[in-house]
Amino acid sequence: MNLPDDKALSANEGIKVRSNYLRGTILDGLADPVTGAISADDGQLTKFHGTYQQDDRDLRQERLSQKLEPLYSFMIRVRVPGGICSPAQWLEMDRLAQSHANSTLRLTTRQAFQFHGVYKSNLRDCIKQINDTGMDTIAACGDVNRNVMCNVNPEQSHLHQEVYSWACKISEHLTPQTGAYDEIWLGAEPKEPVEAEEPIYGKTYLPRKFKMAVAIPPSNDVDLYSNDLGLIAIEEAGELAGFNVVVGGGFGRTHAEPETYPRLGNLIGFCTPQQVVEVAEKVVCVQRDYGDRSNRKHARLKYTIDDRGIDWFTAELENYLGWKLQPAREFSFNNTSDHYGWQQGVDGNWFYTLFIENGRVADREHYPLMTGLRQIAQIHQGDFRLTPNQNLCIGQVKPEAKAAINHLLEKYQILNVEKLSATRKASMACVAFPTCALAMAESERYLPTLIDKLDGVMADAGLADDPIMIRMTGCPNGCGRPYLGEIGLVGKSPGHYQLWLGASVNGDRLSRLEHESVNEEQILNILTPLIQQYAEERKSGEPFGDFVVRSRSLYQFEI
Ligand code: SRM
Ligand code: SF4
Repeated sequence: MNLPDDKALSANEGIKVRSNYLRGTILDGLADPVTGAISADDGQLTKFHGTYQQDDRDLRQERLSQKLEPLYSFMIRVRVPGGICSPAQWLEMDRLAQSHANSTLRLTTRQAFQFHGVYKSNLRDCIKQINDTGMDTIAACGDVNRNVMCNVNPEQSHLHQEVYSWACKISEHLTPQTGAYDEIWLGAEPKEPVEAEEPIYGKTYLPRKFKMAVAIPPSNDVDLYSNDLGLIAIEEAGELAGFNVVVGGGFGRTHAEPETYPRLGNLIGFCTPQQVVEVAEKVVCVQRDYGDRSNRKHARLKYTIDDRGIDWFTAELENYLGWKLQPAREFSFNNTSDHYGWQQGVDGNWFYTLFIENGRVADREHYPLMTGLRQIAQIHQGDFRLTPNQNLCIGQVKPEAKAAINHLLEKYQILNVEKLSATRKASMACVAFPTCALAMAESERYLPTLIDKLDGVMADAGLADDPIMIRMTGCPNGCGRPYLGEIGLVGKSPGHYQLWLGASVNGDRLSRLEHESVNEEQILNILTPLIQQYAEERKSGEPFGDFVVRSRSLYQFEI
């Protein structure tokens, strides 16, 4: 374990050591009827099991004034490697959202499901029932390898299937082995913990969260460079030749602490499909052994690499592997967006990708999205694919079943992709208020209103059909990947955001901070002339982010 002599371990390291492989006193805390909460230490441990204690921040002040404890509830994150689930699993997620949570489902930026508003008394039963569906929640959060993302590439489905199966193998290989999960949530008999319980992680797990994604060029929908480990599938002569290896991406930062920053990963080489699970394991092991366990704000792989250098990292990885990576192979990405509407895959099956605003599946007035998707799941024989852009792809629809699915999309008014502006369809917002404990400003609940206004600006500039990728988060942690938005808005305080501009549309260039704190009026005052200028001066096919970078020296962002 890497720990400079003069530094103490961070508090979380002690919690992990004392936890007996993530058991802690979680079971006792769940059984305590006096409070809706669990202890602070157990709250750190339940993250590894895929659940976070939260409270309703809209009600916090009111409850405080009534001398009531906050309205505690739990968020549960369900792991869905590669984002693919069956219609039966979708129906179960829907049912549990109604019976145990707040009647909505959240499709996350990492292709997982989230439930919000699960009370402590329902938590065990809910997680048990999630497991009954064949999905689980272990390692959906915590200092371990998280949900492994994979491209949702309908038109390339022959390669998708193979690449997806590698993503699943990596996910399985790096899933924590502790018996704590089965004991706490599934009622398994307690076992005496032994050292071998976590052969890869050991009892202190990783210094910090760890994220992996697999992409199939030319699509970079997974935002590969933002992951600790990215694997780029290389196709040669119609076959999967192997994977380029990218390390050290990550976005978390803290306002006014420049030593924290978003970083894109470095391309360090290539491995064959048969080597890829070992590569993933050893990248994790190098970070396990060298990551900074004294400071959680400096504990991600990106800092290990920046502190020691990418050449050091590659050499150490090869040392752990006992063999060398091959030189990286040629590839190119052209976009990070989803392909909306109906697409036919190479096997003749159909895929409908539907825009889900900020990933929230709910029934709203005149927009019964949740009900419509339930009806579709009841007749659908293919799969559902949660996209990394918080959208949903109804996958593997047989040609003879397409008309029936289309009929339901129309009946429930969710055939939405033709009606919405290109910029709305390229937008994404993190959860933020009222559930996220770290939110400083609104995100999911506000972005749609801002886009209503920006739609007007875009239409006036004659750009109604041109997308500008806009991403918003309620704080600098970057859960909606705003640093890869052509326009990124990062919550600073209620109603105020940092404005970041200029990321590339294929996810290989970060945006740059242009304004520290702007409100809606200022955002519109800055963006309106810029968008008009873009409409008048852009080169043919030039995306907004590229235009911003090219013309940075030509304009001033006057408020
Ligand atoms: Fe995230 C923490 C939601 C993707 C970086 N994230 C949180 C928590 C759990 C807040 C907390 O710690 O109390 C949020 C729960 C809010 C809620 O009420 O649901 C939260 N993160 C999300 C989701 C649901 C946003 C969404 O709208 O979809 C995404 C769930 C993904 C999943 O299924 O696993 C989500 N989070 C991301 C991403 C994007 C990605 O991974 O592609 C990032 C940036 C990439 C990265 O990790 O560097 C991200 N989340 C963070 C961080 C900053 C980490 C860091 O290195 O500093 C935190 C805070 C932390 O870990 O201390 C955080
Ligand atoms: Fe919460 Fe911040 Fe993540 Fe948004 S970016 S979900 S506000 S931690």
